[in-house]
Parts: sequence; C-alpha cells; structure tokens
Amino acid sequence: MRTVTVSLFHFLLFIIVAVCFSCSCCDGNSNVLCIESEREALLKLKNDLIDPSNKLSSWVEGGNCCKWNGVVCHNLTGHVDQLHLAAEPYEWLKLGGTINPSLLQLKHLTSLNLSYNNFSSIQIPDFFGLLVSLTYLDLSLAQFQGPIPHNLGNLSKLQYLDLRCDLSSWGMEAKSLEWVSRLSSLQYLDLSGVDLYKATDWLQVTFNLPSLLELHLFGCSLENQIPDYSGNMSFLEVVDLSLNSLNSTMPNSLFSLDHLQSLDLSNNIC
Ligand SMILES: *[C@@H]1O[C@H](CO)[C@@H](O)[C@H](O)[C@H]1NC(C)=O
Ligand SMILES: *[C@@H]1O[C@H](CO)[C@@H](O)[C@H](O)[C@H]1NC(C)=O
Ligand SMILES: *[C@@H]1O[C@H](CO)[C@@H](O)[C@H](O)[C@H]1NC(C)=O
Ligand SMILES: *[C@@H]1O[C@H](CO)[C@@H](O)[C@H](O)[C@H]1NC(C)=O
Ligand SMILES: *[C@@H]1O[C@H](CO)[C@@H](O)[C@H](O)[C@H]1NC(C)=O
Ligand SMILES: CC(=O)N[C@H]1CO[C@H](CO)[C@@H](O)[C@@H]1O
Repeated sequence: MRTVTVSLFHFLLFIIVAVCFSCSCCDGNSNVLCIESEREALLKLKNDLIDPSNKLSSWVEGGNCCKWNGVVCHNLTGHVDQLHLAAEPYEWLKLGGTINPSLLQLKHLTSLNLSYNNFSSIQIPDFFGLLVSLTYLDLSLAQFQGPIPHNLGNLSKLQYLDLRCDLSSWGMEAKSLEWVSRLSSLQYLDLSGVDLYKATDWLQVTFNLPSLLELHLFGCSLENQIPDYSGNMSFLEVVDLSLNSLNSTMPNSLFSLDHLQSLDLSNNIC
C-alpha cells in the first residue's frame, strides 16, 4: 500500500514537472497570450500616436501583444498590466500625437509611463481619470499642456503620480488641488513645474494622504505661508517646496514630522 502511494506521488510530480516544461508556465510573462480586445485597443492607440523612431514596430495585427515593445501582461491572466512607453531623456525622436480613448479597454492597467515624450499638442486627456486600476502614473516631462484634469482625483489606487514639467515651458496648470486630496493611497507626488499660482485652495484643502512619503512642489508659483498639513501627512520623509514665493510664516509642526529626512525650502521669500 505504501509503495503504491509513493509511486502515485512520484507520478503526479512527474506530470506537474512535465506540464511545466511543455507549456513553460514557470516562465511567466513572455508565454501568456494577449487578449484580443486588448490587442485591438493597443493598435488603435498606436494609430493615433506619432512614432518617429518606429518604437512600436512590433505592434502589428495578429501578433501576441504581450511580446510587444513596452507592453507587460499579467503573467497569469494575460491582461495588459503595464505600458512603458517612456522615451529616454537624451532621445530626440519621441512619441507624440494624441492618445486614443481605446486605452480604457485596458481595464487591468496598473502602470502607465509616458515620461520624456512630446505630447505638446494636447492636454492630459480627461479619460485618464477612468483608468481606475492604475497604481503608477508617470507623465513627467512629457510636455502635456494646459489644465490638469481634476478627475485624476478618482484614481483611488494611485500610489505614484509624477506630473513634473519643464520649468522653462510652464506647460501645465491646476486651479485647485482638491482632486489631489482625494488620492488617499498616494506615496509619491511630484507636481514640480506645474503652475499652481491660481490653486489658492492649497491652503485650505485637507490633504488626507496618510501614506504620502514624498511631496515635490518645486517651482510651482506657490504663495503665502506653508499650510499645516502635518497631521494628515504624518509619514512624510521628503518635502521639496523650493523655488516658490512662500513667506516665512511656517507651521511648527512641519519640523516635528517624525519621519522627515529632507526638507527643501530654498529659493523662497523666507
Ligand atoms: C507572476 O509574477 C509575480 C510578480 O509579479 C511573481 O511573484 C509570480 O511568481 C509570477 N508567477 C509566475 C507563474 O511566473
Ligand atoms: C518611467 O520611465 C522613465 C524613463 O525610462 C524612468 O526613469 C522612470 O523611473 C519610469 N517611471 C516609473 C514610475 O517607473
Ligand atoms: C514636439 O512636437 C511638436 C509638434 O507636435 C514639434 O513642433 C516640436 O518640435 C516637438 N518638440 C520636440 C522637442 O520634439
Ligand atoms: C471623477 O471626478 C469628477 C470630479 O473631479 C467627478 O465629477 C466625476 O463624477 C468622477 N467620475 C467618476 C466616474 O467617479
Ligand atoms: C504670510 O502670508 C500669510 C497669508 O497671506 C499672512 O497671513 C502672513 O502674515 C504672512 N507672513 C509674513 C511673515 O509675511
Ligand atoms: C491628525 C489630523 O489632523 N487628522 C485630520 C485629517 O483630516 C481630517 C479631515 O479630512 C480631519 O478630520 C482629521 O482631524
């Protein structure tokens, strides 16, 4: 009886190992097949993008989109999980054009990186606020213009938001920061270079961001005093408020943040 049990165990082990090798299920991402509707969505996206360096040449009809340049699928479900379409800082043939709302078909997208591209002909599309699975959104130095859509505040899973823009271009602005206060999962926020001159509510809004570790508001044209947010952002480690017009009235609590490692207030009125 015992030998039967042992050999049955070995038999099962053999089957598992054999299945693993034959379909390479242990190999993760590269072997999952993409989902057809998501492939079509990506092709529509490509259609509206200007791609001077042919970065998206692998994006063709009928292919396995999980193997396409910049596309990362979930290793078990095959859903598109991440889109890494960032340019490199030194690259001068950047992606541009417009962004097709077909992006919304990627319902499981957790990470979108378009940084260093050239979207100077458009604003951040309103529909980005519907990409509710996102945990990472990096649109830094991608030259988007105009107002930041406030419905980005609906991205409740967002942990990382980088909308930093080039100081010399004054590309983007926000007239309110109420939407930021709704991003309760945020750990990293960078709005450096975004014109916040008119976002006077930054003094009143309660930034209930208990997970926030880094706050970068370099060169945002902020005025008046530094508001007291410390109670609701008590885990802050890095704060950069340099190059604004903040005055010397400062909440004492700013200096009692237990986890603070770096505080940059240089180039202000104070
Ligand atoms: C899938 O990816 C996760 C991490 O993203 C990893 O922990 C897991 O082992 C992977 N599973 C397979 C079957 O490759
Ligand atoms: C986005 O891509 C840029 C350029 O490759 C990289 O430096 C940056 O770390 C990426 N952002 C995230 C959130 O991974
Ligand atoms: C960005 O794209 C615009 C056209 O949309 C073009 O005029 C401009 O030269 C491009 N800039 C860079 C730095 O590639
Ligand atoms: C997203 O946010 C906007 C305001 O910022 C709000 O009016 C809208 O109803 C929200 N949409 C959803 C689907 O939650
Ligand atoms: C800083 O600005 C606030 C709001 O305008 C004002 O109440 C405060 O007196 C100012 N502090 C100094 C030192 O100018
Ligand atoms: C510790 C602290 O100041 N918590 C405040 C955070 O913000 C909420 C309002 O959203 C206040 O009710 C809390 O008192």
